[in-house]
Amino acid sequence: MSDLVEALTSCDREPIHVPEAIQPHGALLAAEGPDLVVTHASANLAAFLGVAPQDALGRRLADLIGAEATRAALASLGGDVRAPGAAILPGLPARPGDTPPSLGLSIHRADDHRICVEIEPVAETAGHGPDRDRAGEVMRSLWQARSPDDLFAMTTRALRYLTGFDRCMVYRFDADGHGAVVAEDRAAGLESFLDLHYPASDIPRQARRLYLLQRVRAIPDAVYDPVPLLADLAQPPSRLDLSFCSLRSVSPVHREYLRNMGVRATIAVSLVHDHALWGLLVCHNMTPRRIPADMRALCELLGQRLSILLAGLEARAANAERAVRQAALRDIIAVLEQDQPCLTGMLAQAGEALLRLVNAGGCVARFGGRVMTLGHTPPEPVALQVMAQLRLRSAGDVVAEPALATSVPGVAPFMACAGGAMLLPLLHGMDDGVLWFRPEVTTVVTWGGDPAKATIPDRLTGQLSPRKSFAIWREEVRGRSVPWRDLDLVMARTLRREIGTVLLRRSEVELLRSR
Ligand code: BLA
Repeated sequence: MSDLVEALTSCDREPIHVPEAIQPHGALLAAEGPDLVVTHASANLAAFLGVAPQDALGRRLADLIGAEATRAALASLGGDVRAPGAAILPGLPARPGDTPPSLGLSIHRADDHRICVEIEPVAETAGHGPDRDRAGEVMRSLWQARSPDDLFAMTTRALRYLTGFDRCMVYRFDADGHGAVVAEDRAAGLESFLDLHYPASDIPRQARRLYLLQRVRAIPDAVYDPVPLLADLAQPPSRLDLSFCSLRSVSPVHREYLRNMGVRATIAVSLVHDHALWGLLVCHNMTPRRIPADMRALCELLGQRLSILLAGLEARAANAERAVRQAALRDIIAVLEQDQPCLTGMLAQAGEALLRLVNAGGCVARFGGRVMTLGHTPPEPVALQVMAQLRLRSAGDVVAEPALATSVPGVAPFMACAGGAMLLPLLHGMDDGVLWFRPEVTTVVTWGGDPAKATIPDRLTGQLSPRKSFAIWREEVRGRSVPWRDLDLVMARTLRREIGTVLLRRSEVELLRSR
């Protein structure tokens, strides 16, 4: 099997950073060494620089793009241009005396010894770019967002204003790599993708890894013939890393995907927070559309601002949630400090604070042979069976299970109160513990196409194609509670420390009394 065929039988394996081809709306040169000798040239070079690619190979870069641009290229070798966002030096004249410049150059380091020069026409882009004053105003307005949903909606409106694209979306990844459109602004007459979910294979792992480094991508027309890169045969063969090239040719599978969706032009911006890709801004146009460098830069800025503002809003919401939980903890401690003889009695007295502590609907606690029950729980024998089962998995620490019936089948008739459970074991090796329940929540996940048919293998070659149909496919998810979060586990462990303190104090008192 050839490299590419093998890659296309697994979405994750296609080496998308070395396609050995570019998109046709620009041309590319790669050069190396102190003299910057050209090692690679795109087959369409003559249409841009008037020099055939074969004639460019082996020549000095300065002979092709002029001394001034080459000096800038050399300067770009000094800095760490592989750092995200630092790769592009836009707007240099391509030919001496070319005023205003008709070609824009972007220069960045491709690897340890080579630079990439990307050449794009600038004249044609005039009038397509956003109005800078209005752009600043639109960006600043995002500060007024009061919630993540508000922020997402404002961002898609801003993005459509800045790009003029037909459909602009915020796409958010889930922990398992699948994702959903959480906001959308679209032209009248287009179908909506809002709230639709898409499987992880639609944006495979290596693409997500690349997008963490290279943060804005543009496809002015997804229907194109890739332009091959020609290499200098005098040099040892090596594939040019196009990770940071805005002209990088896009995976054929993804181009087919866009065709199947009826989309001709796209912009995609990585949304990064804490070194993780949490989402993408995705813009669609139904017809080909130029995407000038300043528009790409503005989109990237918008993506950065969105990530920063979202982090702030989420931190504020998390603080408010923590305050509610801390108040519940204080209420429980007030009861524990009364030092009654029976721990389960004290927990029963803490009542709904014990539920508020971890946002549960019911609780069963067992200590020293006594059992207490609060809120909505399955019958006591079933609850104790759950306790025993989760205890087996606990190794002394908190265990959270959002799909309880999968590990304790006996709980199935009681899903209305016990879709999920969390156990806090109290004494290692014994059956004591606090067990919280959450009710089952039935959710309908709406997928953009049947997720079970996300990839279609060719019967003979095994090569994968994307699905043809994006028709809505509804999946009812049952048998799960609202998932337990880190904060729930942390609060449970804090309660254990407080109970430990009470028990210690009590055993000290008893010791003193017995003297
Ligand atoms: C890339 N797939 C992508 C990208 C998106 C999607 C947004 C990134 C494109 C970019 O950054 O320019 C998917 N597009 C979507 C989704 C929506 C959308 C979910 O508009 C929802 C509204 N794709 C498949 C299958 C494979 C696959 C089966 O469906 C593999 C066999 C691969 N998708 C694939 C690859 C890329 C991709 C390889 C990387 C493209 C590239 O950067 O070269």
